[in-house]
Amino acid sequence: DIIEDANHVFQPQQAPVQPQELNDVADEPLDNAEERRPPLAIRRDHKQGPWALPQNKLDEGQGVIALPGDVNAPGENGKGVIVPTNLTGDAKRRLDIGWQNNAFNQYASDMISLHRSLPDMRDPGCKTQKFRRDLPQTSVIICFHNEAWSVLMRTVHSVIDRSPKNLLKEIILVDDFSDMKHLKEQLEDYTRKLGIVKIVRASKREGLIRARLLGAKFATAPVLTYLDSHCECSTGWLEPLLDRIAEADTNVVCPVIDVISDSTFEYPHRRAGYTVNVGGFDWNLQFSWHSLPQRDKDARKQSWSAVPSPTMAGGLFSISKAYFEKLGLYDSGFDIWGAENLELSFKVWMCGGRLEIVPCSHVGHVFRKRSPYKWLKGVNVLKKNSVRLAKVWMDEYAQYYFDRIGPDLGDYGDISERVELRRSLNCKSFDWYVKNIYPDLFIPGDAAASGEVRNSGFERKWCLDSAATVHATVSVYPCHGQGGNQYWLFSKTGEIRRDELCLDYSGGDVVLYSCHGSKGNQYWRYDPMTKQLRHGSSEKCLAINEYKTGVTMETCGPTSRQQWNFVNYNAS
Ligand code: LR7
Ligand code: MN
Repeated sequence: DIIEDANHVFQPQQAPVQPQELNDVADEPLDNAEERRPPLAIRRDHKQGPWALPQNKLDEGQGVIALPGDVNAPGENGKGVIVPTNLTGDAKRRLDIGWQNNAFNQYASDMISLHRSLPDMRDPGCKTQKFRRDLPQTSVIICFHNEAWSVLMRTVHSVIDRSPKNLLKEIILVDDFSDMKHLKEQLEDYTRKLGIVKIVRASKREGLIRARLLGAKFATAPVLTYLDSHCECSTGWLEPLLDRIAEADTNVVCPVIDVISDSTFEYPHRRAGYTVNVGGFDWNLQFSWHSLPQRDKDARKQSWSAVPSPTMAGGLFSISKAYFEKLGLYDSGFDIWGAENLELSFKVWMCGGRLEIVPCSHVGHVFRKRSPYKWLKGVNVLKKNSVRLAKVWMDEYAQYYFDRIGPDLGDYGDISERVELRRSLNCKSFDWYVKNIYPDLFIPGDAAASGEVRNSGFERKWCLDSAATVHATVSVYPCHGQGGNQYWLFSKTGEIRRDELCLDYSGGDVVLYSCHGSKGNQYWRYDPMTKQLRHGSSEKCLAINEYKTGVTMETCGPTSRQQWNFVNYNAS
């Protein structure tokens, strides 16, 4: 149930002030968009220093703006800002509060121009690309909850500065019930001067997903483009996305997401051998990145052509508004955050569309290590959303997720409307999706064994145990029968897996490492007679150590410390 207050929809008063007139999208890539910055009411020449503005200036809606062509201003060309470690007093306090409020270094961002220049991450071939002349217009929708001023404004300016005027209908800022002062009148005053920004305010905390639905409701362009509130769009980002939707309005497209550093705001440079990744997921229903499968590489016309992706990361994409509506938008029963990206991914593929990553479109995003904002108390939001997703869309495959999270599904609400939606759209099965769109997905039902891996030594009390994080050292712990860190899958191809991570040995500790599928250090052979786990490339055997403090790799021999017992081992 979306609640909004239409009085709070803030309309621009002035004609849009826009970078440039663009009549012929086909012939001129927007390489020099940097020079076409819109004038701002308040300019701050960085040469007046200090780089970081005092808090009261920021509160007045100012931001650092480097002079055009000043390549040495902080952050220009995507450079990172290294904040001195010896800050004291007010500066130190602001540095700490910046991290605390945002889970990124706001202090560094405040030193960087709101219009900074960025390196070009695109394949050089992208600059020769010709676009259709009848590209549809887009509404860019940015949802935020208590975003830092400089970060939000740099997102907005990067959209205005680097989008062709004729393609950008409006920017809709959806305020998900923020309480930070700078997001009130100050935001309205500042964006009024930009002329192209509408503000929609939720009248209670809706969460990202219902905030996005609210944005869609007020959008007037035929294509919706969603961004997180801490992004930077780079040169030429928009046209290749819209071009794919002009080709077919059932194409749903994502830019390549460049990682902006959470501590320095560095924007990456293109490296030799750079390749595009596509989205997948694991049986904990977590999104994950994968390299592009060879068959999809072979199918491309150009090295920079759009490629199919089984899933999307979630935050950054363009979709035809009509198609999004036809697909039933998002499940509005989803709270705050999470699972909506897989919902949209599954149903796009299962209901006649196509999900793609467009290598010529690059948008930066600040990844952070924790959520800075408040979540609902006493509800496992992500689990609730994921159970709804699994129940509605995953058919018999839902059970693999339920095995992973244990028997209590919790209260996931009423899903009958979503089930009816799927039926009325006449969508294909999840089995079809897995087999045709994501054939590389590891299917737990195909494993030779699943569950705990119990050692025969020391009274058979000890089980293989590890946190599900990359580089984690694999160890032993008293068997507890609760799954979780003792839940393993032994694949028929000789991997010992937890989701997308595999037991890996390269001479040091036995660790968890992303499964690569090429055997080598992740190849284990099990002999059901001797119960030994022999490592492929070293020919050593996995053993619990004599002190029961971990595992070691030893020359194979007759000791119960090298004997392991799988649940339901089935070699065939
Ligand atoms: O209650 C909230 N209300 C909001 O409006 C919570 C968040 N938000 C806003 C927030 O300000 C931000 O703009 O929602 C956006 C996403 O929240 P983040 O940035 O805290 O989370 P994230 O970057 O980890 O989010 C990723 O996963 C989410 C799962 O629901 C969404 O799909 C996000 O859009 C997604 N972000 C991306 O895909 C960018 C690339 C990250 C990756 C992989
Ligand atoms: Mn984000």
